[in-house]
Amino acid sequence: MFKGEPTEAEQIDMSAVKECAGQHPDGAFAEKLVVNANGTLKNVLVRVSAGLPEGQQFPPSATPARLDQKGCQYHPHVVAVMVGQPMTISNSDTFLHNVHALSSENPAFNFAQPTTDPGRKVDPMKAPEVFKVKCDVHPWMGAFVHVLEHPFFSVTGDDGTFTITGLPPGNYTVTAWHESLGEKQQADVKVEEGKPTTVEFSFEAK
Ligand SMILES: [Cu+2]
Repeated sequence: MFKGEPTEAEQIDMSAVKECAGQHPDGAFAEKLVVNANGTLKNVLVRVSAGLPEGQQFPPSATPARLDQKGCQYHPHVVAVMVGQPMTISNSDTFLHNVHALSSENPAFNFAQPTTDPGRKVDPMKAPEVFKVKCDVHPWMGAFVHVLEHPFFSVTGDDGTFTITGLPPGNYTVTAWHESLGEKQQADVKVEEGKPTTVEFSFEAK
């Protein structure tokens, strides 16, 4: 939930780059605060942050995490990937983007994709971290990559909900991260065998 008055979405000025602006006849909007129609927030990364058995290893998904460049924006804006999981970066635009990862704990990448590309693999991530990806051609372009050590995470979409499945019964701390509103935590989230548990987070307007 988003509490407070949502400020009007900030418009991105792409007018200097026709090939970008042309793909947004109704304007393009910044994604650092996206309030959904139902008053919830998009692009919140929700993850289990404590309570998993210590030392337990979780095999990474074999399905690649994907990041696409389209209309001079990243899709999705927030992408989560497990340590060791493959990740591919695609370009749906027919012109140049440069994908530049500002990682510190993970293999950095910085390469150009001059035209449409169905997906280029990057080296698998090695350590939990949140880092930004930017485009050196279009300064407004930005995405966040979350690297996690387990599969118990989810990113909120257009209805603000999240679903984390397969979590064994236990007592957990769940953390919700938003790029401009910070982090919220809920401790003592009890998960029982075979029963769904609901957790709600509220973020206040800044
Ligand atoms: Cu770009």
